[in-house]
Amino acid sequence: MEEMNGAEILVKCLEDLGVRHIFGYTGAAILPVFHALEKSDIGIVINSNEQSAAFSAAGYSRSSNEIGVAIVTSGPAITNTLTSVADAYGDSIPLLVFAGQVPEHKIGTDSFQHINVKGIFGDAAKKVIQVSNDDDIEAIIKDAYYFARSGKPGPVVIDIPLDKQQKMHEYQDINIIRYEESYHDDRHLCEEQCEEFFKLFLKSKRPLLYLGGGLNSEAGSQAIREFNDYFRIPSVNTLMAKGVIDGRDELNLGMLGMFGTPYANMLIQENDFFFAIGVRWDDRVAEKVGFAIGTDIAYIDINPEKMHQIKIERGPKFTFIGDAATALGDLLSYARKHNITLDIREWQERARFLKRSWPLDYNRKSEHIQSAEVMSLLANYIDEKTMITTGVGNQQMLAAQYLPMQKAKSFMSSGSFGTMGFSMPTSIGVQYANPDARVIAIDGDGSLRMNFGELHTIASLNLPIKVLMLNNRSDGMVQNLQDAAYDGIRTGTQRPKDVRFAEIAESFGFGYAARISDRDDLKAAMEAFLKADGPCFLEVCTDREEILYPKVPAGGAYKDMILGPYIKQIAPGQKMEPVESDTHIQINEKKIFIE
Ligand SMILES: Cc1ncc(C[n+]2csc(CCOP(=O)(O)OP(=O)(O)O)c2C)c(N)n1
Ligand SMILES: [Mg+2]
Repeated sequence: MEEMNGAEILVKCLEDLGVRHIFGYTGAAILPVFHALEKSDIGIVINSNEQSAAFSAAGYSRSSNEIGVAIVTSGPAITNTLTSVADAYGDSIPLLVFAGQVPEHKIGTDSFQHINVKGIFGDAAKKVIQVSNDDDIEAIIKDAYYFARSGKPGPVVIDIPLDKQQKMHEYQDINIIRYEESYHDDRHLCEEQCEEFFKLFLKSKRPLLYLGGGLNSEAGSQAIREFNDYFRIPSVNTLMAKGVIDGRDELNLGMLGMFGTPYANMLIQENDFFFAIGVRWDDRVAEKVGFAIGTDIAYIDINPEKMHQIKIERGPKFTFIGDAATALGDLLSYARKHNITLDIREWQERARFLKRSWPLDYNRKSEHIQSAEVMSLLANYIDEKTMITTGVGNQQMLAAQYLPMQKAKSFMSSGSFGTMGFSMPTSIGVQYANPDARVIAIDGDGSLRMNFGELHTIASLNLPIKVLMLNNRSDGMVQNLQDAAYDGIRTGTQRPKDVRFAEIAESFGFGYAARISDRDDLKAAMEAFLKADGPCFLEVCTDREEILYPKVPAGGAYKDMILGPYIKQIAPGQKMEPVESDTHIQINEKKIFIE
């Protein structure tokens, strides 16, 4: 057995686990680890702060089958990661965060840059490990890696005192298979459970798939696509499941919820069998689904706590706790074996009709470019290789509404936590995990400012990331809320002075950097931006007065969805024309149900 110090063991473990990049920031209490990394082939990416480092690492996990790793120092560095760790926890993203800590004997002595990591991260991470001098660091790290992605995935924070990093240990070279296998989930649906599911399912005339982030993996996406190639059930998805089913599929009605697509929010009011898979019933989606109480619900999820909650709240008639891909595979095999088919032609036609007839639209007559218009244009350029990250705000919701993602793990957005500052650092992790992808980082002026330093990281590493910034000189989403519910008094959401962000990007070293505000320049600029090599920055100045539609008002239900003045029903083949009126069209199930 080889003798190494704790830091070298940490790095050796990462190598054994196949880690190729780490994201981080240095500091005295973690220097032994950075020193050991220098001798390794693992790539080191230094972000502009530790929140970004952990976002980049989580972006790595969000966009690949691997687990992102962040390495930071103690005190203010590890507390800087709290937001991104909580963000990953909320979205069930596996992540490893290593933090240096003061030497063990100084813990509790009011030492410089000491913070009680376990206390602070306790509710924000899947697990927090305070390594002590007697612990086996190798076993801890190898176990943590597989634990992070087991069951409901999440972040693991590992706090390692400086003296533990320096102390010599024996490296036992424990085979990682042992850890991997210990978390292997082999729960399957048995024949009786499949029979029970289909008894319920076959009663249904209007089944609807409600797809969540639990399916957002290669295996999950493949399983649901195979399942639905067979049954052809209309589907709606959460923000976290964009791309799980091809966004261009005519039976995929896209994102539902507070800012969901018109057709998803309409169809959900009409189903009689709600098949929820890998979803956490977010309040911005589920609170509005009062109707589903009267509908038969089947629910598959890997998280027993969530299952318990939903059983009490919604009384599903069929449930299974386990891996969604495995369960879908079992159901499909059973259906094939027993020649089970479903005749739902009318319902399928209804879904197609809604998707065709209620397209998203925006103010086409405004003198200003609309953020929705930029997304509508970008939608034409999405291909298999495109990977999107978003900020938080109107630009995020518009990206979710408009962009037809084709693959799982291709749309990265902060779902549960809704963290501004997410897009830039996440795009860096995505680009490292997917060197051949075309990574487009969509951001708002508010969100981008929050991790502005990452523009510098992107440029200095010459990453071919395309930053598409929608500059409406305001916190648009919050401004919309103030207009609707706070008498239009826009306290704190306006930016009085405009800044030419593209010029800053250019000075950081972006090879392509342009700012446009004229509609006539939009298409050409978008094409030049998408075509250019290296780091690219396109700043589009958009309408500060734009309102995000559709919206389901706070406290309202799907039937209260407000489509706004521009989204309206169109006849087959009809071109979209804006409506001049300001009146909000209230959608009511009976009014729009046209057979
Ligand atoms: C860290 C953080 N702070 C505050 C908020 C509240 N918030 C949600 S959206 C938003 C405005 C986002 O502005 P911008 O990025 O410019 O996007 P826009 O809505 O203008 O398109 C704010 C302040 C948040 N989600 N996250
Ligand atoms: Mg803005």
